[in-house]
Formats: sequence, structure tokens, C-alpha cells
Amino acid sequence: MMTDTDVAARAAAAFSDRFEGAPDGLWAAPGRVNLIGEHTDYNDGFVLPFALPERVVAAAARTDAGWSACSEFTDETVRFDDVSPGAVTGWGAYVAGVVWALREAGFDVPPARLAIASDVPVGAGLSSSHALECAVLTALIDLGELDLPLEDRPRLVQRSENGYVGAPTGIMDQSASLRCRAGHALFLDCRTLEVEHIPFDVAAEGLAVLVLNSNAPHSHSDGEYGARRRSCEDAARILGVPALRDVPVDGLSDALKRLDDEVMRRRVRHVVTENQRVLDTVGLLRSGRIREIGPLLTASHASMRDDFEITVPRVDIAVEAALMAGAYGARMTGGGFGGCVLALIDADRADATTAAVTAAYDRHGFAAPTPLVAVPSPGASRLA
Ligand code: GAF
Repeated sequence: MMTDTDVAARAAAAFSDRFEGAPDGLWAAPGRVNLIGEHTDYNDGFVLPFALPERVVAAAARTDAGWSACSEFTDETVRFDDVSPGAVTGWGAYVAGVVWALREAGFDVPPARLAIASDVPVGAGLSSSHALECAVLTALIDLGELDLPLEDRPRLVQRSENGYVGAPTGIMDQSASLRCRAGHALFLDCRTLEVEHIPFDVAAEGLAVLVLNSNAPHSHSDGEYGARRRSCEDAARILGVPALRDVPVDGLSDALKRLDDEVMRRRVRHVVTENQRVLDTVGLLRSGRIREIGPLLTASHASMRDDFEITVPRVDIAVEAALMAGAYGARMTGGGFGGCVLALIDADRADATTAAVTAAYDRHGFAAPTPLVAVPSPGASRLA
């Protein structure tokens, strides 16, 4: 596994290669794994992500006018003065969107040059694009000495994502990248944005969270994400509540009786039961009972598979194989339609669990998954 230092060195080297001189500083923002609480964020519900050691690093410096960005992933250097929505497209929109959202919020954003490097796997559902936006935001805030409290930063990144990039995502990923702490999971109330840092020292318990990238192609994920969100919002309107967060789990069967559409009933059941699973998981973790969260993770997966219908065979097969190999619990993590599976395992079972999933993939003709052991890590910060 690469470290911040490797990625930071690459970002600094990219800066010197493409721009003149050295950067004023280096800023890093992590990808995330969501332990539990999927598609609950835009329903004003609860989530429990933690930040990864894998990070996006922005090497950045103030300049005289405009913004320029380059990345180790492409030869293209994006330059722009105009940040109106639509003016910058492609990967540069993730940079321009942050500038736009800061200006919309009334900030005097410093002109800057930014060089990006990253070891967050791309297209794996580990939030690489939010990590990019959060690294850019953190760099611009420091370069411009902007007064934007930490707790207000996720909303601004969400505004960039929704209003500029054009993805109707919720508030979880930015919150994780910006607000997580090492050794903890972030219990976030997505309505009030209150957080509680829940100790999640898996290593001290002889455990590990193994993350396996299914490498399944993310076909149709954008459209399906929007469709799930609309279905939840329509259901809340029919039920006469501000959001599905307001349907208590003991009121679920009554609520379901008031919905005619069978698909909508399943969507609601997922969200309402998933919120409860987050609360139950937090309860167990608060009393140090980490192993016991396993069945909640596995139940979350079943709910995503059967009710929310956002899994694909490759992630279902990985979950089943990990459980057969002795995992305490396993589930898909992230937006769905591919991406990663996480499994709570004994720390010495990472290779055996990966081998079991690889063998199952082999039987189905799928290429081997890519493993990483996820260590709860700190949120965005200045490195140098
Ligand atoms: C994606 C989104 F960006 C999040 O806001 C969240 O909805 C997640 O999918 C599903 O839990 O990562």
C-alpha cells in the first residue's frame, strides 16, 4: 500500500513538472468506506463511514489570476477563469465546482494552480471524486485564509457536486472525507449534521475490515441512483413526512400499507430498516461489541440486494464467499451497482478470505477482486 508520503511526493513532482516553481503547500483528503447506512443520507437519515488511508493530494500555490489544475492521470492541464456551471467539464469540473461553490457562498477565492495525485482507487465506490473535491477545497481555504468552519465544509462540497458536477448525491462522502478521525467511524445525522466519533479500533480486537473491489463495471449507476432518490422522495410526499427518516421502524408496516406501489414499498423498507441498523450498530460499538455488528452488516446487504435492488451478481457472490470463509458480516459499500464489498474478519483471515472470494469469482468467470485492508484514518488536512 502506498502512503501519503508517496502520493504527496508525486503531487509535488507533478506541480514542478507542469508549473513553474514549488507549491506553497500540500493538502490531502481521504477516500472513505461506509461501514453501514446506505442510501440513507439523502433521506435525512444516519450513516457510519470511516476514512481510508488512501488519499488525494493537491500540491497548490497562489497565482495572479485564474485557476489551473493538472493531474498525474492525464497530460491535460485545465485552465479557467469562468466558473459558471457548464464552463468547465470533465475532471476539471470537480475543481471548478469547488471554486464556484465557494464564490456562490460569498468567498473571495484565491487564484491558484493545483497539481493532483491520488492512491484512492477510481470507480470503486470509495469516493475518489469527493476526495478530490475535498482536497481542492481544503487547499483553497488555506491559501485564501477563508473563514469556513469545518462543520460547514461538507455542504459546500455537496453544492459543488449537485450544482456543478451534476450528481444528485447526498452529504455522506464529503462529511467522511472532511470530518473523520483516526481510529473512529463517523456517526452522522444527515439532517442535523451532528456527528459523534465512534471508537472503531478493529486492530485492537484482533479484527480487520477487508475491502474487496469487485471491479464490476458501474453501468447505469448514475441514472439508477437518481431513480432511487426520486422514489424515496415520492414516497415521503405520499406519506406526508419531510423525509423517510421520519418513518419510525415501528411505524413501518402502517406506512407500507399506505403505499400502492410494490417497488416503492421495498425502497421504503430498505431505508427505514437501514436507519435502524445504523443505530443498532452504533449502540454495539459504543459498548465495544465490534464482532456483534456482523449480522447487521449482512442484513444491510440483503436489504440492498432484495429491497433497494442496487447490488449486482459480483458483489453478491463476494459477500456470500466472504461469509462462507468465516467473516462475521459482509456487505456492499457505497452507491451500488458494482464497487466494493467489505467484510469484518479476524485480522489473520485477510488472505484466506480474499482467496475464497477469488476462487468463487474464478468459478463464475470473473477476474480476481482487488483487496485492501481498511484502516480508520483521519480526514482532510494540510500535509506540508
Ligand atoms: C454515493 C453518494 F455520493 C452518497 O451520498 C450516498 O448516497 C451513497 O452513494 C449511498 O449510501 O456514495
